[in-house]
Amino acid sequence: MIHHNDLLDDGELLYLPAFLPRPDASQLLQQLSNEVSWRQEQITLYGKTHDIPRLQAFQGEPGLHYRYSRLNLTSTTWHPAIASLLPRLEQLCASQFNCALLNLYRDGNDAMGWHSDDEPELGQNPVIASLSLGQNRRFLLRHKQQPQQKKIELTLHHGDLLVMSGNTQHNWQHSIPRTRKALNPRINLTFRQILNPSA
Ligand SMILES: O=C(O)CCC(=O)C(=O)O
Ligand SMILES: [Mn+2]
Repeated sequence: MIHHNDLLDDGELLYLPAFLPRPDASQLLQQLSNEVSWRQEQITLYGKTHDIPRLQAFQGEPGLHYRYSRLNLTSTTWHPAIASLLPRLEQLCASQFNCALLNLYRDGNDAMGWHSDDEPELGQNPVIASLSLGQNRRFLLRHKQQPQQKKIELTLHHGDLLVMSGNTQHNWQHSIPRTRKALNPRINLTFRQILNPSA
């Protein structure tokens, strides 16, 4: 795997613009928009229930459980168009993926707050492959121990792939900020490997 350590000091980020050619990305965006059972999940904070600001789905091998950002997700079966991407992604990342979190950002109000993908079921140094479809969105990274350090900013475009690995989740948080601009929908797929799924 190629590492782009010029982007992060103590993490590993591989950025592959146009990993999917435009026609393939557009077809996948259409299919997933129409054919995925998108869910509005809710979280309860200080006794108040809120809709999370995006729609989600969790797909993968049957019977996987993922406790993610106060949500308890159970896998539904792979969309065939996603399953058909797996061999290429696994080869590129030299890793296996048994699930993916799908996020649908309907417009600029939909977003994802600062977090690391550091759930225990992903193990020590997870490899997370993130495929973007649709609207360009800003993707920010900030250092956890040195928050005053300058943030890293990428724009993720239709068909781009970003792979986070190594120490990235220990040392960095990432987010998709909200914006007042009128934006079109974006779908992001993050491929992950849940270890010891039966445990
Ligand atoms: O939408 C993105 O690019 C990021 C999604 C993300 O961070 C996640 O699903 O954990
Ligand atoms: Mn994440």
